[in-house]
Amino acid sequence: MKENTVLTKMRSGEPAAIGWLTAGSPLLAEIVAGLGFDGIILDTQHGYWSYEAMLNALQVILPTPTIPFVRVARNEPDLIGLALDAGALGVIVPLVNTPEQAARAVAAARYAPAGSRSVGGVRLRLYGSDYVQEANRQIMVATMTETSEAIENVRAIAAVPGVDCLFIGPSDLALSLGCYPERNQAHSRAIAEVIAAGREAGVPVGMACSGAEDCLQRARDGMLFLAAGNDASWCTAGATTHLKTLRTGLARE
Ligand code: 3PY
Ligand code: MG
Repeated sequence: MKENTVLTKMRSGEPAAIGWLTAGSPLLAEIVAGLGFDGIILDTQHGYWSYEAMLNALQVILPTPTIPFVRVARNEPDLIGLALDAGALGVIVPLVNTPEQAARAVAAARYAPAGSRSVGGVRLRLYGSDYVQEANRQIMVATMTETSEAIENVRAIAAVPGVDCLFIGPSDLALSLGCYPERNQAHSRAIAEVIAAGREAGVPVGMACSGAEDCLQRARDGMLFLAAGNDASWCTAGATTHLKTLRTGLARE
């Protein structure tokens, strides 16, 4: 089966550079996958992906070395199964607050005996004829730690077999802690708690970072799944710089 090189990296303690796509565009997925990110998240929770566009994006990412992940809209076995059968090599599951919820997410992503994922998905053979035998090792389950309840339970969540990554959602976490948008010390302490819990349990930690510099700081803090920016923010930054240069130049003419 196609190797999940993001999981391989994290299992050997190496950080992974992850991109994020919201616009629901397979064309952008193809372009961004060609840039060399270790992994890409197709965000079907807050992004604008139809099922068909998500499937097309997974089709154009497959021939590249970039590993595709899908953030599902909620912790729902059917949604997890659909994303994996379309070809995602991992799911990011939002708002996982308890070990029971983490176990539900893991079970949906694993074939028996580790879970209850149903066998199917005709394009999965493109990932290798041993897909069903290997998938439980190659499919990443990242549970999102993004509420005060999840922080209280983070050690129990990290102890759930099959949780491959504790992925921090800093914005929902700030809302939950009452410090949105200005984050405070409680927010920093909560993030430190997740890092400590991950380290103790041997479970990699990641975060939706605010940009490349934030990623680098989080990597120094010990995080391994480093997601930053997205198609909308990259487009905004590029277009803003372009327009500013153009306007400045035109004003001088
Ligand atoms: C959060 O910050 O809450 C996220 O889910 C990142 O997208
Ligand atoms: Mg969130």
